[in-house]
This record gives sequence, C-alpha cells and structure tokens, in this order.
Amino acid sequence: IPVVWSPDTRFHDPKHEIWVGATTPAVEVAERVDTILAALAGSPLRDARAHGDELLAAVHDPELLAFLEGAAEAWTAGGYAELVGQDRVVPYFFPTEALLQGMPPTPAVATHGRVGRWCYDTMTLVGPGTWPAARAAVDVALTAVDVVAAGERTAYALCRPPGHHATRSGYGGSCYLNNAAVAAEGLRRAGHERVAIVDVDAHHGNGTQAIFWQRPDVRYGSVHVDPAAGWFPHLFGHAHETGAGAGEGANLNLPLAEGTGDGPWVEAVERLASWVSGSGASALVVSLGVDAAADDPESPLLVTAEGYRSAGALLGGLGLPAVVVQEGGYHLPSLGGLVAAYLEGHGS
Ligand code: SP5
Ligand code: ZN
Repeated sequence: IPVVWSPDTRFHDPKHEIWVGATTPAVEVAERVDTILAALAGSPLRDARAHGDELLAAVHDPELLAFLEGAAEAWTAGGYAELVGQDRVVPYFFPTEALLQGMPPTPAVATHGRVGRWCYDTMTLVGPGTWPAARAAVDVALTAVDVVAAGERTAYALCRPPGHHATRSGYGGSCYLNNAAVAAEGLRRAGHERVAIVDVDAHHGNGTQAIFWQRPDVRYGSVHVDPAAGWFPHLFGHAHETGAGAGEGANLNLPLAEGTGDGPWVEAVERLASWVSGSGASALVVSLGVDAAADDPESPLLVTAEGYRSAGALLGGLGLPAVVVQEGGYHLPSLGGLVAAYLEGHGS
C-alpha cells in the first residue's frame, strides 16, 4: 500500500495543551510521523504534491482558513508571548449561545477576543508551524486520492495533525483541517457519486459528521467510546444522530462502553462494513485512529493489534477504492505497529 506523507507535517509540534485548566504534555506530537514511517518502512513512500484550495474551501469556511493561516503571526505581533508567557494561540472567550442570547455580535478586534469564534476547546493550540503542517496534511490526503484515482485500490495518507474533530467553521480536539472530509470531496470530484467514510478512531468524529450531516452522497459511520459515558466530544456521537434533511439515514454512530475490547469493537466495524456495502458507495475513506488500542493514554477502549487487523480485513473486504487517513493514536511505542496491522488487514 502506497504511503503518502509530507515532511512539512512535522512543523506542528505542540509541547503542551490545556485541559480542564491544567497544562499537560501534548500527545499529538510530530514524533508520531516518524514512528509510523518506521513501522511502514517496507511500503512505497510517496511525497505529497501541492494541491490548490478548491476542495479545502468546499469543506471549510474561508474565514476559518484565513484565521488559521494568520493566527500565529497575529499572536506574535500582538505581543502575547511576552504578555502571558504563552507563545501558542489559546482561546479564553467563547461566543456561545449563552453569551449571544439572540443578539447580533459585532466581530471582536483583539486577537485574544477572536480565537474562541473558531476554536471550541483549550487543547488545540496554534503555533507558527500549525498552519503549514495542517495544510500539508490536506495535500497528503489529496495526493492519496490521486493515487487511488490513478488505479491503486488503497492508499494510506499519513496525515497529521489529525482532522475528524474539525467542523466547517471550527477547530478542536487536536484537529484543524478535516483531512478525511477533503479526501471524500476529492473522491466525489474524481467521479464517485457516493462515498462512505468509516471512522474507527476511539473518539467520535463530530467534525466529519457535521460537515456531511445533511448530505446523502457522503455517508459517515463511526465506532467510538460512548460520549454519554463522559468522553470527548461530549455532545455528539450518540446512536440517535442519524443525519438530517437529505442526509437523514446517512449517518451511523455505534458508541461503545469503556473497557470494550476486540470482540464488540470488531463486531461494530463489521456492522459499519455491511452498512457501507448496502449503500451503493463506490469509494471509501477510512478515518484510521489507532487510539482505541489498549495501551493508548487517551481512550478506555481495549482493542489489540489483532483487532485492528480484523477491522482492516472487514473494510478492505468491501473491495472498494479506499483512502485510509490517519487520525488519532498517541502511544508512541505501539502506534506504528497498530497502523501496520490495520493496513495489512485491509490489503492493497
Ligand atoms: C484526533 C483525536 O484523537 N483527538 C482526540 C481529542 C480528545 N482528547 C480529549 C481528552 C484530553 C485529555 N488529555 C489529557 C491527558 C489525560 N490522559
Ligand atoms: Zn481520537
């Protein structure tokens, strides 16, 4: 399976994040790229090629893109690094409904007043390398689409930062740009009238779900730890979320209890696979998070490498052209092996 990557994805390397007010070490680090590359050393490597902004602008609000592109520079220019000892862009003020109360807000001027318009948590900090890395990850995803469009059955996109928590106009959950959503749009433009996205990251991909919520042509199915048990993204990922309007029925969530291991998790992937196979989709995007693994620090699911291999076999068994997009997975010693196990199962 061709592995598409870009060295520029290493430019984003957060040292910490802020979680429930505490500064904790970052987990979505640049070293993830190298450990995955090392585990896939036997596979052909392809460098990402630069793509224009057309598909990115179809997925995201152009104002979000402009904000992300300029945020780190505005933070520096605003003197925040000296002021607060924090050289990353971090929100503190959030224009939720609780503030707005139906009134039309006039956009904030100060950088620190603007951030919360786009960023919905405190964990997803923006540094000088964030935009170049996130934009490179989109090029990685689109190059993988090109590889599949040129006739390969499967391509693996080594994207980071990950993307499935990024909505049309918001970033959070360590995600800035939704690589999987852009890949799905790329497959649509390559002529696939129906595309399926299957998300096996430990967390629900609320961003991807939101982007395609009302769309019948790109369906989204996910297995993840139950947000009703207290897990990120808290508000979304429940089984009753099935899409709306023309997209009603094109969204399938399979939340699992904490402590769930291979058996029920692989069964859920099997349900997702058969849901896709009955849908008429002619191409597949897999949001491959390996943070459902037993030793991952960010989730309570207990999936093994064999579980990931089985998931690969089930989704690869659909026989569809597939772009496999990297999402989460944070245990550096096992991360690469989990990705390799999935890809071996999926097959070329
Ligand atoms: C793409 C992806 O997997 N995003 C994960 C976002 C969820 N992270 C929320 C939990 C943050 C808690 N981190 C503090 C360390 C405690 N182990
Ligand atoms: Zn995750």
